[in-house]
Amino acid sequence: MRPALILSASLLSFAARAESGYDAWLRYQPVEYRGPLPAAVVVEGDSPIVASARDELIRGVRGMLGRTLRVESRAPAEGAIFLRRTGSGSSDGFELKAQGGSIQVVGTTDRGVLYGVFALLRRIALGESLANLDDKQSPFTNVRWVNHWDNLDGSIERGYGGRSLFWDNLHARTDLTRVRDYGRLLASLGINGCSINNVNANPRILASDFLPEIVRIADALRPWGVRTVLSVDFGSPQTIGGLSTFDPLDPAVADWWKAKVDEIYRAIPDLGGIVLKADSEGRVGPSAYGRTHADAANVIARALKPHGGLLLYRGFVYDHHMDWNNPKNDRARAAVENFRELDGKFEADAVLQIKNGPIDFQVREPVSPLFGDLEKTKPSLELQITQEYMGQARHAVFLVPMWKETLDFDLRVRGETTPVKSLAKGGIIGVSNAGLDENWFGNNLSQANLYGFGRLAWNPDLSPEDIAEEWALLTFGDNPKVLDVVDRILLTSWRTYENYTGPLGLQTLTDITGNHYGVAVEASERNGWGQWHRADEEGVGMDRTVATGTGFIGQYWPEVARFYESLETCPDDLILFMHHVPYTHVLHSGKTVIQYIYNSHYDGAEAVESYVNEWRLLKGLVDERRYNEILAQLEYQAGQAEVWRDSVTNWFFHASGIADAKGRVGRYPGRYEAESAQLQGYKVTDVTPWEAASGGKAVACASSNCSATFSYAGQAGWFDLRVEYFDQNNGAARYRAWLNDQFIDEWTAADHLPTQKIDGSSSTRRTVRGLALRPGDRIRIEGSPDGGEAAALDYIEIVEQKK
Ligand code: GCW
Repeated sequence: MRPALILSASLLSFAARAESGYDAWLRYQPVEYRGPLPAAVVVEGDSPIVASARDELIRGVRGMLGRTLRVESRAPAEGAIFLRRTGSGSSDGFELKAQGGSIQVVGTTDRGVLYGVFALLRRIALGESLANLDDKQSPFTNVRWVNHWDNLDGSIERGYGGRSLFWDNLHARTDLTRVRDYGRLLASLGINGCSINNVNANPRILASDFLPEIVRIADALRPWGVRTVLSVDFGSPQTIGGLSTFDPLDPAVADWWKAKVDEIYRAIPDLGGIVLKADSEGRVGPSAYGRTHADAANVIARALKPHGGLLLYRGFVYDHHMDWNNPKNDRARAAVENFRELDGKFEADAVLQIKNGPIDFQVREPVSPLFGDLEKTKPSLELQITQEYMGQARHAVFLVPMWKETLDFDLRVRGETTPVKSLAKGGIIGVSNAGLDENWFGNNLSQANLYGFGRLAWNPDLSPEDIAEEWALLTFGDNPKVLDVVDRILLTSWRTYENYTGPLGLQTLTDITGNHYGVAVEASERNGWGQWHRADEEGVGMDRTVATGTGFIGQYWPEVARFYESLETCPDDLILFMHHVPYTHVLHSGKTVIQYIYNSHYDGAEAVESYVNEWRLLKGLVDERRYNEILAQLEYQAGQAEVWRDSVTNWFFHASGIADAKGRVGRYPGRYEAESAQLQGYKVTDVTPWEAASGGKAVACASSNCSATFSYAGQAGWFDLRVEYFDQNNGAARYRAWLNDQFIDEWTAADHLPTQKIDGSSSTRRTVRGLALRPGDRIRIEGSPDGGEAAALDYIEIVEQKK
């Protein structure tokens, strides 16, 4: 028996150490901590949340210090770690205090005790001493929630980390282990609420026979102090309730909501509340009956009030059929226009949930002026953790610096210092969309965004630098070289991504009516969605001034409005969001707009290249699996950054007719277009939009096997070969590469990129490193299509080998 036992024990500990990213920042790896630590834990009270706190403390101390705390029911003379709650105070604060040989973890609520334990463990993990521990914290707001846009069938709207944690096939998942583990991650950050279904809500969520499914999920989250929150469809009184109307002022409708909410609370007494998206993007809403958003919010808020639940009404309401030809139309004005007049009409338990910017989670936006416009209504700030317009977890983009700018932005309400964080007391809410992928988000580095969101929701005064440092240390350990590289990537990544996808306030230049991922500069134009940048031959940018434009700027308080209205003071980063200017307009930086667009794209692509090179120096210093995964992600990103760079710069070169002063745009030394190669079977095809492929064209294979042969015309030397091909998601084409008659590489295009088309979203790069090339060499790429995937090629590029 014994050897078998020992074997399984060591297998277990090996499994625990395997770094899949599943443990995120709660890895509890051994640390050197030499300070005193009591040997026992004494717990007062027996709520499930406090039990989680106790077990977490034991788990963390065992992992990091190799000691198993004794659970004692009363204070031992030698001292102990005491977990207790005072029960006073409504927020989830805590106090940590070293006293004699003991440590007190005192929470104002059960959650406070749990958060205190996580804070204590974090200190140990960060190598901080506990000797003079004296720390008192209380959260910035009581509403620190995440929203999930999970559909009941298990898919996730704008989710990039696998399928839903919660749902599958119109039921709660049979195995909810992942939900429990997710609850733990959330609790470690102080997040206390989680909406579990899409704001584009399936009405079924409110069907009586569906309630047991929700109960199971609520039960899984509860021990971690995470309250379940539901998104509902406003038409539910009719579709689910069988009434003839969903008019919020109809007493039968009000009664229906009340009875429905009572029914839910009987099963889930600690439900956090309800999120409502109405009259937005095709959702039904109060406008069907000529009622207001306040009427809609209030009818549900009144039903929730007796139970202490909140109604979060989404401020994301706009007309998506706006006339593009009218230069006075402006989606950015929608929030204030829709909600300004309703200030004071909302019930006290209705909170307006407002996205950080006036458009939609773009790479850069100004702060939504609605925050400064409400006197009586409580606003909450909605941030997006899932990287919808931010590279969808295929690009590393750390969003904390952006969120910080929002939180700190001074709206100068009535001429006084008024940072957004002083207004967003109604809560801080993040759209998370974590999924079943082992590392939760599909990218190890994207975890930093959930971490940073939670830390900021608890304390918006933390700095991006401190948050990045903390996360890196907890996630990768304390090797200074690793910390240096991770910090640098994180802290520069937003600017880098902005540089190649949408500088100067252009917004993300992506396919805005489709996947929101790949490059498509004009996709935002000539349609009703209002994400316009109005670039033409003369100039670029939306004129939102009061003087000549849409008047959006006039929605800010005068000092801020003056600042944006004048070209003298409007910051470069937002100039094209606020103004329409000629390409030759000179920015504060001294560059013209067009030259800035060229430069930023080259800077951005170069920065990602440097991330790859720096990451490669960490081989052996980061566990192998995560090292390789992050390397692959960064290499992919470097290829995509180049696609973006070339697409956007060529598009603007074409539009403006002004050459790049540095001579880069349109000239690609070492590049050989597939359409100019010697083709067998491959057919030349136009790519839409044209800028998404080099030269506007690609070659696609219509038979079972095709080849493109390139004849090398450069000097002899050592080179890397880059093959730019298209990885559509409707097949797994095979590629093979030959140098003269020598086979050099093969791969399958089986990535999961969000397109079936040959376009900027599927454009992908394969690098074959270190080839000795001689003039006249032939490079042949063979492609074998699969399913709908055409083994398409854009070009090959021969670049001097990186040292
Ligand atoms: O950003 C847009 C997304 C939609 C989303 C909507 C919203 C859930 O593209 O997918 O719908 O915002 O926030 O409601």
